[in-house]
Amino acid sequence: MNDRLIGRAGFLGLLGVGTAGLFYGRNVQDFVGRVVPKQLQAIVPTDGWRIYTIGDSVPNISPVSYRLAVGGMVDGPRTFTLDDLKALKRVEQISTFHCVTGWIVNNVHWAGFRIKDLLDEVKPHAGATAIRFVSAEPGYDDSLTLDQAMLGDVLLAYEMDGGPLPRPHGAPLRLVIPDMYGYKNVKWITRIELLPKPTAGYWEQHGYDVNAWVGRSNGNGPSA
Ligand SMILES: Nc1nc2c(c(=O)[nH]1)N[C@H]1C(S)=C(S)[C@@H](COP(=O)(O)O)O[C@H]1N2
Ligand SMILES: [Mo]
Repeated sequence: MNDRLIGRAGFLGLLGVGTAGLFYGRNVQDFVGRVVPKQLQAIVPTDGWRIYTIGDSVPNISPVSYRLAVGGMVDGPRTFTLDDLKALKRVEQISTFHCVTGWIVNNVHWAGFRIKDLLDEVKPHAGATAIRFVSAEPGYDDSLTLDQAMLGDVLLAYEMDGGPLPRPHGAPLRLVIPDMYGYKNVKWITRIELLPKPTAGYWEQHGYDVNAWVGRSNGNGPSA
């Protein structure tokens, strides 16, 4: 599907807004008129969220054909189907989401699994100290130290607010690390690599801190 060509109805459908979307119609209309031809960015669909992409389309990943590849410094590299991932111990949490540009969404309900439970399946090497999350969106990735990835409220989410993770929010799998700004929360993850040290992600190459702690990092980029 070419998202440059979708009309307003298609776009509302994409967001899953339905009739509630009429209330937000003006924002969506503004967005469609203003941004779609060039780049999908910064819209206000519901509840304070802005949908961000770095490209001009929203990845459209079939849950059935989806595969997550986990490799790098591990004994047993492998790919996981969505059902494989859902078989990992399910966790749920409610946390606040902060974009470095200042918007916040309180009390987001997430469900998914802890990174430790995924890594137990692939056996990281002793020398692996970092983990990189690669998006299906070309060019977008980010990484964490393993210590950061093991924080108690970090998860890989396949559900949000009681339903499947919506496509604009990163379906079928996104990273959630509430203690760091939104740009670390990679959407549409299709590959995970264990590394000797963290690498600079997309927004870090554009001036933001690698350690994007909410309230403590530089916030010095253009528009993450
Ligand atoms: N693949 C991908 N992931 C991404 C981004 C992006 O542009 N592409 N933007 C990041 C930024 S800056 C923020 S604030 C959040 C926004 O999440 P949302 O689009 O679900 O609102 O996604 C993050 N993850
Ligand atoms: Mo952001």
